[in-house]
This record gives sequence, C-alpha cells and structure tokens, in this order.
Amino acid sequence: MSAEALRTEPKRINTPVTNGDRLWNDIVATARFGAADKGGVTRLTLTEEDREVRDWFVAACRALGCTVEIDGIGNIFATYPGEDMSLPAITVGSHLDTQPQGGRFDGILGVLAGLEVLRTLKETSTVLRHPLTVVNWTNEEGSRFSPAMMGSGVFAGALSLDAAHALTDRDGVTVGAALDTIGYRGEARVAPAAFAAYVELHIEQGPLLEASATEIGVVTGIQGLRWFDITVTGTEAHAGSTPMAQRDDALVAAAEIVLAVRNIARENPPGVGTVGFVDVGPNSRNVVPGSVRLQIDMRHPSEAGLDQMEGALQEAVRKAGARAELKRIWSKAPVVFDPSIVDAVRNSAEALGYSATDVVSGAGHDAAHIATIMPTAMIFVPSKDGLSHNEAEYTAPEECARGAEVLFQTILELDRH
Ligand code: HGY
Ligand code: MN
Ligand code: MN
Repeated sequence: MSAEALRTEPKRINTPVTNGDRLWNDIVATARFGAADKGGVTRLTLTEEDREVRDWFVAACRALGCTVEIDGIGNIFATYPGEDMSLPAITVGSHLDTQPQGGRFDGILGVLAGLEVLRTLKETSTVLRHPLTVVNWTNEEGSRFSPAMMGSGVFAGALSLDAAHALTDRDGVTVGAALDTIGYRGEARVAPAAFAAYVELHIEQGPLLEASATEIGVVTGIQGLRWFDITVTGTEAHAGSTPMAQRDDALVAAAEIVLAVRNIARENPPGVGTVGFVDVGPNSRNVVPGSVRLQIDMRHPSEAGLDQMEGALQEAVRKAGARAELKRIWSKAPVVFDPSIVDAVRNSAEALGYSATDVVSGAGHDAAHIATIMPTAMIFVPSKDGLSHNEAEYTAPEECARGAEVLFQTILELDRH
C-alpha cells in the first residue's frame, strides 16, 4: 500500500467501534492470573499462571469462532475468518507474560485489544476482506528464560526452535520441558507468509506521551539493545581475620563495573545501561565474596552508539582485573518500521481526532523481530509517570480504549489495501 494511496484515502466514519469498558473488564479479569501484592502481576513465561491466562485467551477466541493454532514455541495464533481466506492475514497482538512484580498492561493491552477487535467484528457482523489473526508471543520478557522476545524470535527465524527448547531457567528447567508442563508445545507450523502485516498496540513504558499530553504514539522504530553476562572471580575469605590489604573481594570489583555501566550510559546519550541482576557467592555476611554474576542490559538508537558502549564496557571489565569475564549473550539491532504501516497508524489517529506524535521505542518488543519478516508498526498509549516493569504501571481506561480504537481503524485501513 503506497503512502500516496493512504493520504488520499477518505477518512473513516460510521464504522463499528470497539468497546472500551469491555476491554477494561478483560484487563481487570486477566490481572488475577498471577496477581501480585501491590496490584501488579507476576506471570513469568510458561508457569502455571501463564497457562491460566493462555487457556482464558484461547477459550475467548474460540468462543468467537476463531481457529486457534499453537506452534512449537507456544506462540498462540487466533484467526478470525475474512471474506477471502486466500489473502494473507492482518496480524495484531503482543505478549501475556510479565516481569516479576510487573504491571497489568505491558504486553497484555496489545493482546486484549486484539481480542476486543474480534469481539467488535463478531457483534457487528463485520467481515473483513483479510483474515485477522491475534497473536500471543511466548516469553517476550526474557526474565525467566533469556533471550527476551523468544517466541517472536523463533517465528522470525532469529533463533532455532531446537536451540530455544534447550535454553534453561535458573533452576535448570528447559523451555521445552516448561512448554510440556503447561501443555503449550504446539504442533502447528505457522509460516510468516501467512501474514500480510503486523500492528502491535503497547503502553509506551516511558514518559514522553504523558509529558507532552499526547494521546497516541505513532511508533516509527525501536532502539537497539545488547545483553551481557559478567562473572567476577575473587577469593572467599574470613570477614574478620582477613586484613583488608590481603582481600580479593569479587563484589567490590563488581561494584566498580556496576558504576561503570551507569557512567558509560551517561557518556553516550541517549543510551541507557542497567545491571538488573546480581548473584553473589556464597552470599554470606561474614564471608568475603568469592564470585559475582552480573546481567547487563545496554540500549542505544544506533549501532555505532551500541559499539561505543560495548567497547567502554570491555575496557571497564579489563580494569577490574583478569578475573572478570564478559560475554555478550544477545544483540538486537535498531529497527525502523515500514512507512506505509506507520502512515496507516498516523492516519487512523488523525481520523479519530486523537493527538499523536512520532516516537522511537525505548523498550524492546516482539514487533522488532516481526518487522524483519513483514511490514510492521506499533501504536503507543501513555504510561502514568512513565513507569513500567513495576506493579504501579498504569494506563487509564480511556487511554486503553483510544489505543484499541486506533488499532481497529488501522486494521480497517490495511484491510482495504
Ligand atoms: O526489555 C524490554 O524492553 C521488554 O520490555 N521486554
Ligand atoms: Mn512488553
Ligand atoms: Mn516488558
């Protein structure tokens, strides 16, 4: 679909509209699967809580007449028939897994807004030309099993299914075994060629839309990211009888690396750097730490920026002494979305009279992988205080409703082309 064709397209009026209250009810209803103490959700991928929300989603889609396919990594594809089933499907969706003590909206809004579009099509007997597929991607968060965006990565060919099945969590449980435990190691072979385009609605997870009082983010791309594991080896020793000058304290060396990650990000704006995981051995008050494992997340909108940051990290590790080892375990290049799909999102927000602005996503998303195999774009709605990966994550009902409506209008726009 050419951008020119989009611009001359008549604005959308008198079409069915999605039901924001029903969407909000679904958000509240699914938050019970893994409900955490402060109002958020702990629903790590392929756990019992994840099975519960998956079963809920599959039942809801089947009740609407969708065919539901589950592939070898547990991705769920719920397809609502279109007038011409020989056409590739328009695809929307996101992820239902969360961070530990995560929020009720991150990923969930995109899947449930897709479900809301299905409900709207059904109740208004609207038949699109294309089939419409709503997807739940397995393990977007990457908290239990690394790397993140695993299901979409296998689907896009960035990670082999066998390699993914063999990856383990901290308890040594493999992805394959976890899929079997919850009954979501599917048989379906779903090919990317079955799809025409992908649009993902997601909360911004940052402060930009709220700060500018803008209703919709027209996401033009996603910044790049690199994940590193660092092990620092020292010498365990008695905390009382070992003189300071004779200590080989792994945690002190690791602390210098943690500060270096913060400084490297500050020196390479708008890059960001985080050490989100620290494991100290033997983790006893009166033993000088002999080993420390760090997990590092670095991001930047450009490859050159990421190279710069990685080089500085290597330097910092070298300074920590020969007993620190750095391993890059994952890298995702910056992504630029397809301009014609981005235009469809922008036109839809405009047709609905919502304020909108272009944004590059700071957070990673399944759309980053899907954009490598089909025309893709994203829609953002605001995050209160820019907060996410936090139980206090919040997007208001009317903001969720606006996002779902832009998603629906975008689908209608794409369906005509
Ligand atoms: O880490 C990310 O960017 C995503 O929220 N999993
Ligand atoms: Mn997400
Ligand atoms: Mn997330």
